[in-house]
Parts: sequence; structure tokens; C-alpha cells
Amino acid sequence: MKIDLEARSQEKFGRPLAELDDTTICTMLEDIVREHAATMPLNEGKRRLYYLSAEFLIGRLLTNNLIELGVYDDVKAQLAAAGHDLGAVEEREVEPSLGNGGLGRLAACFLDSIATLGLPGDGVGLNYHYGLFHQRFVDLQQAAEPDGWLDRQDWLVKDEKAYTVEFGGFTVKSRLYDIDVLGYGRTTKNRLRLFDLESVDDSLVPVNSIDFDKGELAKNLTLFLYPDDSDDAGRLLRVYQEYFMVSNAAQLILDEAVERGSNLHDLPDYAVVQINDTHPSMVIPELVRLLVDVHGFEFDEAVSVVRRMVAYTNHTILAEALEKWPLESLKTVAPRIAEIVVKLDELERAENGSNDAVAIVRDGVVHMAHMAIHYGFSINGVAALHTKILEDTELHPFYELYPEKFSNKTNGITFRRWIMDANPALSGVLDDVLGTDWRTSCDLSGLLAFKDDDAVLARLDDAKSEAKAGMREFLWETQGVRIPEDAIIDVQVKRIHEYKRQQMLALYIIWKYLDIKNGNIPARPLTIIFGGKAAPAYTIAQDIIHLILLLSRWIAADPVVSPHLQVVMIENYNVSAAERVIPAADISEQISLASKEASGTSNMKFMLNGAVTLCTLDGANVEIADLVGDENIYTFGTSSKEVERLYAEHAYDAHAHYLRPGVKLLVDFIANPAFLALGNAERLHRLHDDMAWKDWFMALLDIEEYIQKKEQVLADYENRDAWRKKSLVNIAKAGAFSSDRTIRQYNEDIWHL
Ligand code: TH1
Repeated sequence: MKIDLEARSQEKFGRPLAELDDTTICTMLEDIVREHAATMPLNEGKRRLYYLSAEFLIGRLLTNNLIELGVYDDVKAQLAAAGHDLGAVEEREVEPSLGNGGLGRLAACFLDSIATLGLPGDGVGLNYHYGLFHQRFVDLQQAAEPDGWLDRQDWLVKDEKAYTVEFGGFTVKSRLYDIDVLGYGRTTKNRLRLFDLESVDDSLVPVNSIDFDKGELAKNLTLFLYPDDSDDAGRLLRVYQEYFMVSNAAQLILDEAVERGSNLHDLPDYAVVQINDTHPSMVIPELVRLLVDVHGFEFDEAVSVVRRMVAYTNHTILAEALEKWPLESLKTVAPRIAEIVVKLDELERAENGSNDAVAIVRDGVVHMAHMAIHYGFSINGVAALHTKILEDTELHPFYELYPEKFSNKTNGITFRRWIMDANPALSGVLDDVLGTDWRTSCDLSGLLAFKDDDAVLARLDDAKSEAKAGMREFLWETQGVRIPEDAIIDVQVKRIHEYKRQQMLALYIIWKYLDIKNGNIPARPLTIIFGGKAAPAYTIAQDIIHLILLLSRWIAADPVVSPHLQVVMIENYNVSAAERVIPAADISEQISLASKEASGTSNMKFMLNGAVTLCTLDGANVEIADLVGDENIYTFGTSSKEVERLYAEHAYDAHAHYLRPGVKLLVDFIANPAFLALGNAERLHRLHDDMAWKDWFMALLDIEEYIQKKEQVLADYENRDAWRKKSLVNIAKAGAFSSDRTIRQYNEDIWHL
């Protein structure tokens, strides 16, 4: 692809490139890429993959697409010649936030890898008008504001496909929008296909509640990324959204299969559907419905067709995230689907001897995961430990029924975004040391040969400094925070949730604060960075944010401690912020209660960028530890087996742990009088009492070992030479976590494209 920006500027605006502003240049570049992508043919193959997901957290696309097309350096040079900085131009792009966290970001990494491997496969989801809320900090608390992105974006292309979706009591027309998905160095493409209502009433107040009686539903189904499901109205809206998504997806799948020559009896030869968690699981009864009601199949044949084409990924064992809908809700939303679900349940009971433990419908409740396992041909977990827990405990009765359906597919991350795009300095060093093959192979193991090479270690160190400088600039410009140049950067970025234990890192901060107060001055400054959003209805998570912001202010105001310890909470943490902060990290905090984090993916991004991991043996941390070896990672905490035992036997006594002197001091600090005066007393009391009496995710069980380990990490950091080697080994071993590897495995074991 050839780009002549000067000519384009003259042609479009009648002005030289030098005179355009950053926003205009950004739009111009987006147009150029979009127009070029429109001419690229689709990846072909008899069988197509449809990756169904309620979330695609794609982030900004301009830089990524310029890299995929191989024109990034050329564009940068042309802009520089006209006095412009591509970095500043990139900042003008709006970021679509069509996802909550890891699950949505995984879907985006997967689309990148599917396209890069040249496989025929599209993502299918919803075109939310408002993505995840924009987070602001007001009075040391999270405030959630609507994040409208649609009217300012430039990537969506209207598709001619449109369908009708019938709900109980009303019918809506849909509209399809596509975003082209380019692969690295590829001349063919795939698409992300986002369904919307034909007409959405954007004037409806952007709040997460809908007046069902006023008929608002038919007008704003796609207005929001699915909101909290903490109240019944919210929950019902989610079922409506899910059915809208899968009904459109199923119609699209049948349509395209017929277009490509299927007689529908051979549908599994033309289409395979991967459902990303249970949110799209109603695609199973919906495909059955279409085959029976529209295409005249017998029920049994329809079921046997669907059984050979749907595969399910489980992403969590947290009970509150396992979808269970009242059958009554399904009857309200889509009566025919409720009918089919009941028939699927009867059929399953007839086949498997009516075992309530694996039933689809039990006590008037529909278990979506159970349906996906019985009527899908594959179920996978997202890290080795997670899959083992599914097989041995959480889904054991299913594993006994269908051992052949189970497999592990450890998550991965796309190297295009998470190193080439996010960390040009490190990418440049790797090019010089290894040659550029790593950019396609994602194999960085050649680096191990340079473990004792001072020049290479120094260059890696320089790349880290450059990334730190970029992050310091970002935090200064976005939130007016200054970070010392020589600070150790210790980062925990992810959704705020008790199981991820941001509260445990907050207790460490309290410990460190008191330790410095006691005269133990650290060798160099430590900057602890948090980032993440809390669901608006998740009270304790909001309380944790409040505590972090309060600690941040409290410590910054303390002249004795502030030169040595700093706490920063990134406002509105999103993909773009992640691209700035992850490359700059020295320490990667992965401290979830063992057994609770299915995989994690930021752990992989940090490792790839040379951070050393401080972690529990949870999710994919276990695999990172196996790969890098004991001397290149810091692990601590109660094992997942022991945690499972404590839950099973109700044997964890939070209050007993709280009463231990060293621990009580830290927890009580949360509700000390100065804090209560400065902050929100209700939040602080609630958080204090929750930790002292409940501590459901056992932060107090692991806190002492955590503090010890962290102090060891900080001491080891001072041995600069040894630390640099640890960092090098982490980068060198990160190839295992390329999402290209993950997608190859999905394709070889499940999709067979
Ligand atoms: C996350 C998991 O918590 C995380 O461990 C994993 O790395 C990631 O998925 C990708 O596999 C999940 N996100 C969600 C979001 C919702 C429901 C369940 C999960 S599991 C809404």
C-alpha cells in the first residue's frame, strides 16, 4: 500500500499537510486505512468461524492498522517532514469501550490473531451506543459518566444485511455494521460485525435503567454495554440484549452458509460458532428454532446439526458470573426460545437419566452453561489450572459424562498491540538483537543467549526507561501527577473486584507507610499504580477505590513519607492507558485469591514488556512460573487446593486472622479518625468491617506472606544486574503467550477451519 499524505491533503482540503491540525490528520488517516481495507478480499475457506461475544474491547485502531499494513514508519516520517507528530495524532482517536475487561480484550486479541493467521472468521456482537462508562474521580470516589463514542468514530461501515428479531409482544428490525479486521502483513481480512437496532432513540437518558412499561426497550436495546445485573430490570434487559445478539447472529450464519452453497443439513461443514462465555449461549435454541420453524427441519435433526457446530469457552467459576435466568424471563423475552429450551432439557434428561446436577432447567431456572455443555461439542477453560478446576470440581459431573469435550486453551495476547504498538523502544531493541522474525513468529527465546551480555541488558534497560518516560508524560498530561524518574514502578491494573484483592495491596501500602514512619527509609522511591473501574452497583469495590484514593492523597501530603512512597490511581483506565502503563512497569501485581482468576491476561502483557511478576499461583500465573523458573518470579499465598478446602469446610475464620496483632493494626488503619474525617466515613467503616468479619477472598490469610515477598522483591531490585536478567528471561519466555499460539490451538482442536 502506498500513501501520499501531502497529495491527499491537497486533494481533500486544498491545503498543505503542514497546515492541518491533529484531529483532521487523524480522520484523514482513518479514511485512508478504511478505504484501503474496503478493497481487500475476505479470508476464504469452506468452513467459517463465528466468534460470538457480548464484548469486543478493541481499543484504538489507527496505529494498530498502520502497523498491520506495514506503513507505520512511512506515515510517521511523512508527518514528521510536515512538522507533525504521529503520537499526538493518535491521541485524537476516540477509543471504543465495548467491553468490561479481560473477556472483551481477549476477544479483540483473538480477532487480530485469526486475521493474522489468515483464517476465515468474523467476530459477531452488538453495536452499543454507549460503551463502558467513563470513570472520573470526584471527592475521592468513582463517578460514572456515559461514554458516547459512536458519533465520533470513523471505522464502522454499514452492511447491507438486516434482519427481523421477534420478542414476546414486539418485533424489531436490526442493522449490521462492520469494522474491518486486518492481519499483520496480510492482504486479506476478516470483519467484526456489530448488530444494532435499525432505529435507536439516542435521546433516551443515558442511564442504566429502562422503563419497560413505556415501550422504551424496542428503542434502546443496544444503547448500553450490558449494565449491572444487580437488579431485576437490569437482568431482564441483559436477556433482551443477548437474544437480540444471537438471533441476528444465527440468521447471519444461516444466510451466509446458504450463499456459499450449504443445504443447511450440512451446516457444520460451513460454520462453527465459538461462544465467548455463556452470554451468547441462546444461539443454540435460536439455531434450532430457525432450522425447525423457518427451514422445516424435524426437531431431532435440527438438534443434531447444532450439536456439531457450537463450542463454548468458560471464563470463570465465580458463582455470580455463571448465568442462570428464570424460565419466566425467557418466556417474557422470547417465548418460542423458552419452549425450545424446555424441550432441550427434556431430551437431555431422557439421554442422561434425569440427573438434577447437570440439568438445564431446575426449579424454574435455566442454567446457561449446562445448556452450552450438553449441546456444544467442545468446552474449554482458559488456563491449565482453571481447566483442571472445571474438570475436577466445578463441572465434574459434566466431565464424567463427556470427557472428550473438555480441553484447555490457555489465553494469549496479540504481540502487534502489546509490544509492537505499545512499546516501540523494546521492539526496536529486539529487532537489533534478534532480527525482525520475532514479529511474525512471536518467538523471543533467542534472547536467552544474551542473558550475560552487558550491552544487550543495558539496551533493554534503556527501553524500560524510555517506556517509563512515556508513562510519566502520560500521567502528567492526563492527571497532573508527577512520578520520580528513579522510582520502582509497581502496577496492579484490572477491574476492581474483591477476588483480585486490590484491598490486599492497599494493606501493604499502609504497612509500608507505617514502616517508613518508623524510620525505615527505602533505597529508592516506590510508585504503586492502580487502574480499574468498579461496577456502579458493586459497593465494596467502590469502597476499595475510595480507600486507594484516600491513601494516595494522605501519603502525598506527608512530607516524611512522600519522597519514598507514592500511590497513583489512573483515572478511566482503558486500553489506551494500558498501552502506556504496562511497558513502564517493573513489578506486575497478580495477587488474586488462588483458584479465582480463571487466567488473567495482563500478567502476560507485563511479562512480555519485561516486568517481573509478583503473584499467587492462580490462573495463567502458574504457567508463567513454570516457564520462567523460580529465580525469575515471586510467588506466595495459599494454594488453590487449600483455598477450595477452606470454602468447602467453611473453615476460614476472617475475624481470627484480623485479631492477629500485625494484621489488626493494618485493617484498623482504614477507619482511623483522620481518615474518617478526610474521607467518606460510611465507605471506610463498611470496608473495615467487611475485612474484619467477612474477608470472603481471604486477603488477611495471605497478607503477611505478601508483605514479606514484596519486601524481598524491592531488595532484589537493588541488585540491578540480577534484576535485568530476570527481566530478560521474562521477555524471552513470553512467546508462549502469543494469541497466535492460542488461536492455532483452537483451530487444530476445535474449529478445523
Ligand atoms: C475474565 C476472567 O476473569 C479472566 O481471568 C480471564 O483472563 C478473562 O476473562 C479472559 O478469559 C472474565 N470476564 C468476565 C466478564 C463477565 C462474565 C464473566 C467473565 S470471566 C461479564
